[in-house]
Amino acid sequence: MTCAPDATILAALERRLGPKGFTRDAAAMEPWLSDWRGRVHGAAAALLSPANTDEVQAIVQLAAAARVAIVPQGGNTSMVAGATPSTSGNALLLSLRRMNAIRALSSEDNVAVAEAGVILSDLHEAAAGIGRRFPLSLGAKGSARISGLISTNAGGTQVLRFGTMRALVVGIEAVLPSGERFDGLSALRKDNRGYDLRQLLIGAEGTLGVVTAASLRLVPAIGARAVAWVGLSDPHAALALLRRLEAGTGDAIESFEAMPANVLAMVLRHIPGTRAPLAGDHAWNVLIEATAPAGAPDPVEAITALLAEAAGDGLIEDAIVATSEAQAEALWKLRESIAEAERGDGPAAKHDIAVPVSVVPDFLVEGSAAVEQKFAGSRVVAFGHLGDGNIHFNVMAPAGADGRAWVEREGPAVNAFVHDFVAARGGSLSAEHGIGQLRLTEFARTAGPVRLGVLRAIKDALDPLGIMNPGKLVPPLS
Ligand code: 2HG
Ligand code: ZN
Repeated sequence: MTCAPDATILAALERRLGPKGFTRDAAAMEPWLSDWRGRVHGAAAALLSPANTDEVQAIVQLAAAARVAIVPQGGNTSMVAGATPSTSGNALLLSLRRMNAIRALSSEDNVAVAEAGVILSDLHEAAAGIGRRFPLSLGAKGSARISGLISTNAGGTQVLRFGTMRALVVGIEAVLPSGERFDGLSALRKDNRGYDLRQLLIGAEGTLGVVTAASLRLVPAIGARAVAWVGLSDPHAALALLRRLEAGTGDAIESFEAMPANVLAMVLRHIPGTRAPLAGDHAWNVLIEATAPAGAPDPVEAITALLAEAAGDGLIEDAIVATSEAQAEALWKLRESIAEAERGDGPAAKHDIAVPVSVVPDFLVEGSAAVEQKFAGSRVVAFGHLGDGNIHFNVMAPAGADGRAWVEREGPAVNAFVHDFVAARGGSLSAEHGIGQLRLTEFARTAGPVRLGVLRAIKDALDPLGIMNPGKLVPPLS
């Protein structure tokens, strides 16, 4: 059980952090007390914005001594309310936004050392400045921060070649729930000293400590890229196309993102300045990016030839390959705006599932039919990272229904139905967004005693007082 902070600890925090690092002002705290989609609202005793790791350590030490809960927060772009405090108002909301320095960039080590609050697109720019690239990207790149990306083991639109955050974090610095500092920043490519605390902290959603900085893997900058938009009739053809493109271009395919006609229409409806990339209507669309480092052959030629061949064979209906950076960016904008467009379209029972890639096409066809049959009038809006098996399988209320009321009433049954469907196909109910608060019930229902037992044992070992981000990820003992 955690406690509310008393006047003594609040005064000590205020003294230690100063006016820039401590506030209890309701208006200053308000934007950070709800999740990005506005579904979950919480409260906090204070908003703490430390400037450096020493200050984070001071906060955790004071909180641990008084058994006060801490909720770490980066860019507040969580899709599962992982950084939103409970409604008790007893927690300290710990924002990492002020810790936004890039401490080092090395083209020899191919490493960037970034503090927790560095925004992903700022890291992209910094890496480009030394002729390198941080090869992870997602729609929220202008606001998502390193600590949150690490704590959710973020994936996004570009994991085919270099993987998720787990594959990209080579060193980590964190303040543990005890208040001790774990200094694991040195970027060793080989290090076999037993259990890997770095990997435990990645994807821990702030429940095992506060990530304060990380050493991140960089790769050579892109010399040339091919960005293509393809219209096709069904997801089976999409998967066949992916495998053909891979076979024809080696390791060049970085992104393979699929969206059906209803998702493209939703983007065009909500996002100003967007337009359909192809002339006709296509049941499915795929956005593809292939890259090559400087000096290697431009992938545009190979991708154009392979797409022409696929069209000739009847595998795809139509395609364009961007002829300028502006056109490539316009195509990417269609993909990266889906979450915003969907938010504008109203509430949905949302799912972030993974199944083996080979299963995705059948899953999309059969899963959509099964859900729409079971929940009369509901509309499946499914899109995502087809190339890595991660689909955002969202279910919207019947046309004309009150969306919020429908999601509240039917959501739990829809979630259980979808997740059971996924589990029966060897999948996961959280591919890249984490568990947070919103998947906790379903995680507890489906995880099984072994996974839950190990999860709780790790949590108890590192955070015996339960002060770190309580109510997230680790289901309470019922
Ligand atoms: C994406 O892939 C994000 O666009 C958001 O992960 C997915 O809103 C969603 O369901
Ligand atoms: Zn996604």
